[in-house]
Amino acid sequence: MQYDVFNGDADGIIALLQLQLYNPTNSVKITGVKRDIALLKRVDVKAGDTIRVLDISMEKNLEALNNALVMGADVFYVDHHRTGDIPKSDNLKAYIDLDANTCTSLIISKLLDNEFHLWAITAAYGDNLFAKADEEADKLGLTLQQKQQLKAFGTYINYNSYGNDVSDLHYPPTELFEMLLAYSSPFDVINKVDSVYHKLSTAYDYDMEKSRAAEVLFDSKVAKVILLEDAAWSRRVSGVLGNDLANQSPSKAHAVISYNNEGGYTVSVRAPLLNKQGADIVCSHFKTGGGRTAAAGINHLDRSELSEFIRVLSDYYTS
Ligand SMILES: [Mn+2]
Repeated sequence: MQYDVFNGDADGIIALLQLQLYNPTNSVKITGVKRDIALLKRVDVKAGDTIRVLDISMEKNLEALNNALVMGADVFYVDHHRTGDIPKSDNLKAYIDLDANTCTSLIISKLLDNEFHLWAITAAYGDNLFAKADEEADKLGLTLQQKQQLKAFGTYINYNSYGNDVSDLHYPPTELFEMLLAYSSPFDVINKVDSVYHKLSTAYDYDMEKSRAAEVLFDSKVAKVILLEDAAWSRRVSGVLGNDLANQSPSKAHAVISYNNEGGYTVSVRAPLLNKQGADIVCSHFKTGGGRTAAAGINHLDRSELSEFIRVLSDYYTS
């Protein structure tokens, strides 16, 4: 069996999209909402299976990875999140780059000689790597309008991945992937009336408009924390809103807090754009926290831990 295990966000979907456009193969798709990253353990591994793993932290999948390798599967692993100790095995091909200015789709694009680079640029925008995406777009001579379109598209696909579970999302990630697979260029989707690009655009504007009234829990020179109401739209905007705020105030760290199903909070942290480090350290301070230096999150923060979280965040970026 072949399995494609991928994050449900723009970077994960587009990483797989490039591989499947380049060389279409039948595979079982395993994915979920953005925060659902312990995905590899869902594969019922048999000897001889081929498993591609895209844009999910190896550290969070290490046990399942070791198990897959012991079972005799071939694993192709591409990512830019924390790895832990990478297993040594002839059956593992790992392409990991922890550079804060790259993403899984850009790593894949390089492996495919930039064959679908417009898609990779879309993913880079989706992962909030605006400067890097602009740089790659300029190499291709894209116009300002084209860059804005790809930025919007990446943002919409990324936005679609946030929720407590797939029922919060407008499109289940596998469905969105299948819809995009018909297009070798993102501009073909953008230029098509009524395409998924336009549907997501409308939904995004609607949700973001609601977020303008969110409660500010903390605001200082170094950090801002906001709390969203308990609703599906809040869970959908929680990540993109952090990016949006980060772009508005690039010297501040931002945390967007929303309610989860377990009676606590889900936290999304963005390091200051001008100092892209520490988001993972702040989040790793809490049991279910993790992520990248520039963007990280906590899946479950107890309500009693809220003030401690604000203190840790504020202290980290004050010193
Ligand atoms: Mn990514």
